[in-house]
Amino acid sequence: MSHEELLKGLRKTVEQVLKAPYYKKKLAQVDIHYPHDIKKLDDFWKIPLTEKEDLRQNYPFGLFAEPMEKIVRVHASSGTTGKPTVVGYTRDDIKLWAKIVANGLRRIGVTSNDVVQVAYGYGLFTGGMGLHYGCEELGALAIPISGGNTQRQLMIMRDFGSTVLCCTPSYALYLAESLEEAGISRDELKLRVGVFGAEPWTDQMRDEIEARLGIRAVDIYGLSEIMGPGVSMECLKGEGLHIDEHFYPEILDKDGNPVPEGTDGELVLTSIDKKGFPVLRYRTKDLTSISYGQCVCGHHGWTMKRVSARVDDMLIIRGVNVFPSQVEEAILTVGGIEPHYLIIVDREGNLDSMEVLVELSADSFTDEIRQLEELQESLEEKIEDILGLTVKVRLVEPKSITRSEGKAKRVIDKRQEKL
Ligand code: DLL
Repeated sequence: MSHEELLKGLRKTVEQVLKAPYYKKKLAQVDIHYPHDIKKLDDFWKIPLTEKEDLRQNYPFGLFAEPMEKIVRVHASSGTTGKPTVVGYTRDDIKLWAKIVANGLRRIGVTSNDVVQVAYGYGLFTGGMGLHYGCEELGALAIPISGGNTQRQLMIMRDFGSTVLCCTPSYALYLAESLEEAGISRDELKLRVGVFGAEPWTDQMRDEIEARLGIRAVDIYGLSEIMGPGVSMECLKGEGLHIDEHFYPEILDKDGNPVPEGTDGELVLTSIDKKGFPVLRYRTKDLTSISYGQCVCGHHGWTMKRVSARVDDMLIIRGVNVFPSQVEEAILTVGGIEPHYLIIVDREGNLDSMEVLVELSADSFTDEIRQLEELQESLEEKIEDILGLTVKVRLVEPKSITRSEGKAKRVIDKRQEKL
């Protein structure tokens, strides 16, 4: 997209958000009253960032930019505390979203001959319906099975000949494990590729999933506030997740200043061409970096690195910043354990403690105390090497950590209960 086209798109979004009184007031503070007040990118960058709190204050429908009779669907964020943030879509928005998801799927070779098992939740969460409409737009067969009911997932996967699996990476692992338990072999399945996202996952986790399911696993990113899944997605040829041209990305440091291309920071997104719920400079709280260029797959534009964590996932333990993904990276390089873990953070007196529960694999589950101690020590060393922090590892029995059917919960922070 040329510079002029980008400015044109941004002006369109400004024009649309000005229909919502809240934005009108906010933009007036920086002297933006009309779309043509955006003459250059510098004018756009003056616009105050939009935060989740802005959405909360306008709960439920206050930031919709079209009259309710034009809104044909709502979705909501998957936050577990407080009121959800609600987003609205016009008929055109739904069509655009379907096109964006279809493009992403097409890039990984999905065609009208594919059978796509959509095991993301259907409902207010955008995962299920987002992928579903993308498949239909492409002409692929969508199986709207939603998340959970694992035994049924396996039966349908085999009997319907699913070629593509869409779910969270943690659920993909659970499905892999359940297939092994049910004695269903890879040869009985037609599965070829997985489209996994909605939560952070590491490259180590990708290797594990690819090996156990015998498929290619690609990362899909998105958030309800911006649209849903499909904001960006990996291809099979290049590196990183290609950002669709209907989203304008910026990366800011913790003080809100832009960082150079390729530098990590918080992703801020602006929607282009969205009508019902247009968003200007939305702070995603997701940590990544972006670069501009051409990929061998044909995509030309912005590409982002996989999201390793959210700003608010960061644990500060004895002054050290820790992300759950770092723990995942460490434990998945050690053999004899399953990729299921839970981090428990606590405070004893004034001192923070971190314990990592790691599940033994059935093969390494033994009464040999010495062997278990060695495994535990090597895990502690690996984690300490990466974090620079002493941690305690507790090896637990196979299958004792709760499996996730949607977004996995990796951390229990008991310090919050003590505040
Ligand atoms: O999780 C949309 C989605 C559905 C994306 C299905 C991909 C697949 P929300 O429930 O609004 O929407 O949660 C959005 O989830 O800000 C990230 O923190 C996280 N997230 C989503 N995709 C990824 C990913 C959906 N691929 C929040 N990697 C976002 C890491 C992700 N984090």
